[in-house]
Amino acid sequence: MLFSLVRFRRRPGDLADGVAIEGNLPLEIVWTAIPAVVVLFVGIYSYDIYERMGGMVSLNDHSAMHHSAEVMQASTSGSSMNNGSPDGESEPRVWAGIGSSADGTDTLPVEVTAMQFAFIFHYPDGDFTTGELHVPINRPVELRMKANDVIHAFWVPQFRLKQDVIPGQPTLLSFTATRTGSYPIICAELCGPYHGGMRSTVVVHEQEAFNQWFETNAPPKPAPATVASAALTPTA
Ligand SMILES: [Cu+2]
Repeated sequence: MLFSLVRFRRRPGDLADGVAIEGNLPLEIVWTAIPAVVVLFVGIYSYDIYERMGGMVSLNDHSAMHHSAEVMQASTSGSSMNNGSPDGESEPRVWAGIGSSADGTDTLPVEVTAMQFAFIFHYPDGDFTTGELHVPINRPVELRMKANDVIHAFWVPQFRLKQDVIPGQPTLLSFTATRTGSYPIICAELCGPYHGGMRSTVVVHEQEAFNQWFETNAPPKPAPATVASAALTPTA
């Protein structure tokens, strides 16, 4: 453009019309073909990425079930949310969603329930429930999401992450937070009259602060009082 601005600028005293150009077939083929190839490449490449993220697992697709079940077995070993029984119709077997291939070695599992009009977070490790999502920094988090009524969408704009939460079809969202702070969680699927108010917050803590938060929320563990009192009890 800069070249053309200089090269074809109007010279002093030039009052003639421009040259009438009638199109250029080779040029038009070239400027159609190059973007077509680029778009095709980007399309195929992003399909591959999306599939590796687990996004191509069809909902309730029985042929995909086997593969997905294996992946989930590896990532959430021992979890009660796995379902190996082939005939259990009540529990869905496929966890579709973003990041279902997370290897889950040090993953923090959080069960997310979406309902009109709130997100509820349950920490199976501590067996407590909160209305706000708290996660430690630099540790993979695995959200296992269920909807009680209609379709919702769990969206954290600052994380660039969005995943539908679907009744009868648990979905998964894995991520690792890399910066501390509070970020809004927004329902991104029109789910009813108060959809606009269906918001929560995700708080990313330093590991230390997260442990503290976790301890204050977890129900108290049974104290080892019996041992102490037994030791104090005189035997004579
Ligand atoms: Cu909603």
